[in-house]
Amino acid sequence: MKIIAIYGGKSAEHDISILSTFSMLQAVYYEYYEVQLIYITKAGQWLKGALLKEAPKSEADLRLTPETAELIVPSAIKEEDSIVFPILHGPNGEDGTIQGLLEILAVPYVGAGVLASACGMDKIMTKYILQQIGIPQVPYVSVVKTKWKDTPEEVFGQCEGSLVYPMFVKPANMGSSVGISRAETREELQAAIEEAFRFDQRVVVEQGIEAREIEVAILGNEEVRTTVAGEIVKTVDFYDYESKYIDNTVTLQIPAEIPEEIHQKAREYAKQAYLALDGSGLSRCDFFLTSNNELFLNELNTMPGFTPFSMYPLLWEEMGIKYGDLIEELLQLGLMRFKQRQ
Ligand code: ADP
Ligand code: MG
Ligand code: MG
Ligand code: K
Repeated sequence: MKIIAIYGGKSAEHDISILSTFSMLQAVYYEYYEVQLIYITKAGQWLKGALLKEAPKSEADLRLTPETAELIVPSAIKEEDSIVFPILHGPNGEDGTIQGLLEILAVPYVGAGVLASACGMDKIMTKYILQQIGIPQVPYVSVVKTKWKDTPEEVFGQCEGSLVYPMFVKPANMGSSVGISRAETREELQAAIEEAFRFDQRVVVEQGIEAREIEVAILGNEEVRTTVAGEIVKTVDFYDYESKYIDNTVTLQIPAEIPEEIHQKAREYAKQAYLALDGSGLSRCDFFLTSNNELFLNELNTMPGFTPFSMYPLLWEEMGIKYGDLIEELLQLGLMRFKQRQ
């Protein structure tokens, strides 16, 4: 069977995607699979590379160029007896767009479908769903661009009426902390909203809280398995893009040192949210935990980071599933979902 690895992409998480893919390719069971590389450049070109029969030697082997690889149209990826592993993070990859293409082409693929991907990527949609099923989340105000342009005073009034400073302002559709800022005053709020609108037509303003950040990994289709929670231990109070990927100012504590009942509660919320979003394959569910043990669900990420140092595979390792077996499970779940939907 062939695994079609689609990676790279136009999003800010291009390099993370390459790292995750390189790790995944080290762990594939090559006695059963060949791997077709499909690299999406930062400019959005699709390049078809070599057919791998063994793990690539270096990450550089994944950075294809039009000189080393064939330029293709996205619809040309389909092959007999294959499954797509889309390791793409953020817009145009994790948001249901690629998944829609794969549905149309009728190829099996790893991970969440269109609905879960789109809802998981959209912070406002996620909030509506969580609200509906009664899972606690931080208070928020959502803002659409036209309203902000026409009546900014009303937006300030709404935010200051229901939230207190500091507030967190985020584009609805993004990831990796891109476009997110913390605001302590009205002036900062204004700048933060302007900044977030550079990335999206809709923005969410959230109550800023002081909290630990804990995460639960999810695996499965109808039958959902969850892990114990792990903690992102920060030395900064905002887990931004730099601290996530550049400065290494975070360490992972697995399992998180929190009361057993909080582990249980986080797992239960993660599972409920996953089912409500129509999750399949995998997700990482992220929470805030305050000093008085109040738990708020922050977001679900349907294609979490996948390097050997990432929370998602490390949580499964803690549960006794090795990285290679995890990849195999994800492929099997993708094939199963495809068969059921035929
Ligand atoms: P992303 O999808 O980009 O990861 P998040 O909602 O997870 O967006 O926000 C990124 C980071 O910003 C979080 O991991 C956390 O460190 C900080 N943050 C986000 N929202 C809040 C909030 N309401 N209160 C405090 N910190 C927050
Ligand atoms: Mg996210
Ligand atoms: Mg996050
Ligand atoms: K998300």
